[in-house]
Amino acid sequence: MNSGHEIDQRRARRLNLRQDQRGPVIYWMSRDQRFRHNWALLFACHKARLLQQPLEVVFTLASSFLGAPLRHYDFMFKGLAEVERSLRDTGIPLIVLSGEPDVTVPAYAEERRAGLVVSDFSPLTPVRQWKRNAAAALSCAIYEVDAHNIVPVWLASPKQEYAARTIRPRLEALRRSFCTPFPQPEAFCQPGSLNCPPVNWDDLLEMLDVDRSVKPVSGITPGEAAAEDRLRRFLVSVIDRYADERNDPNAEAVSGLSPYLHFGQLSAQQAAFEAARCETSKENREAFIEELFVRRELAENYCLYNEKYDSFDGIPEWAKATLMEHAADQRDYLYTPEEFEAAKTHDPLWNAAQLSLVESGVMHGYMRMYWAKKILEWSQSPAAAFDTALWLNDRYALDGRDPNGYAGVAWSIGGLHDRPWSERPVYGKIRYMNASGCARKFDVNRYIASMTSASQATLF
Ligand code: FO1
Repeated sequence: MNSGHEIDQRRARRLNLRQDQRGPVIYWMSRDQRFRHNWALLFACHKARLLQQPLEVVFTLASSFLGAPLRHYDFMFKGLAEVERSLRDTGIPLIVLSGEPDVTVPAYAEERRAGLVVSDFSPLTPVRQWKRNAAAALSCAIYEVDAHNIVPVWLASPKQEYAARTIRPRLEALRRSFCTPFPQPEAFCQPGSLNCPPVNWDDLLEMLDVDRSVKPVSGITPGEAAAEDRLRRFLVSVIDRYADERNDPNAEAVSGLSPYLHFGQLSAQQAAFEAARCETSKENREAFIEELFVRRELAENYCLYNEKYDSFDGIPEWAKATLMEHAADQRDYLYTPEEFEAAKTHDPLWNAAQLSLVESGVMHGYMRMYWAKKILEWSQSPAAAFDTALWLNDRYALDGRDPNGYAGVAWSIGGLHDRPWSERPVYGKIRYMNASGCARKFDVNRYIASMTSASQATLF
């Protein structure tokens, strides 16, 4: 029974076979960049209390994380500055290490004679390589805690799942025992040595060698407090329209939480916990939980068990076969990645979706499907389309470089987690979407007008 002071040990797994030693506990924060509702931080606090050792948090700054431009580091640093303040108020230092994490973390642990290292979980290849190398180099124990999901991904399923319908029963069976309230970090933390000065985030941002042409966005306030505020506002005054209007880009009936979830500035478990208790219909609640819990963990499952998650080669065999059968079909329109990026296609609806991505860093979920499928329809080859969609999504979307994004592109273009539909040119049996289908669902002219005026507003 979770007495509020125990942590479910199933959330953690060992990454090497070394034992805990006497020495400071280091939480290597990467994915879950928040103070509250963070099982990796709580696990580290718990270990620090057991060992009667100080706790330190380390963030490893990788200057070219999968090619992320300035927009993402700006959002991330503002969130990290807030985490640093919350940690400092609890007597826990946050140290930033620049360089390759699989070198800097073992070196720092050695210098501090760390007793053990705790890391949070990401299924992405570069992060898993960092961990594998660090685990081998460390002379102390290192644990990995899935603080990003409600049910730890490796517990939900031991293999890649076919679709939401196959993973859902596995997740539902475990949800009750994992969707629990969080203890307060303060109750756990053994204050560390606070002799380190605050981080100068502005200087760090100035010195970063990143693509500065993708500017920070203004419409979304970064950080843990803003994320919780956005969740509260969604649960109080938007979720009532969610089931009916979530596919209407004009209705603004979506949560807007994905940038916060991506950077770990909000806990999906806390969001699900609060959604389960908010005043709304069962239909709205279940529709939101389906996106937040089932769809997100299905994407994590895909990235953990399919090492080609970011490539055309990773899509299901039936989809690859049908797309290759139609690879030589006549394309009514053909655009280069740069023409797509500049929103210079013949289709004003597609251009509006691309403009919203470039200008605001977000694109409505329903439009993302249409947007990616048209890239398939108007690209030289399905593989080129896959790369173009990922490139644009990761370059402009605040929640880019995320399992949801990889699974979303693979669903739209490669039939992942979907099934064959009636065959047609270029798509083969991949599910088809078109503008008239959108027009049956929402007012496309209003969407186009709102996006183009917004972008013109920022252009002049
Ligand atoms: N994680 C880090 O540990 N260090 C970084 O410097 C870093 C930069 C970064 C930039 C853009 C972005 O979208 C993610 C970034 N992340 C970084 C990773 C992020 O925290 C998540 O771990 C993954 O994106 C999702 O698994």
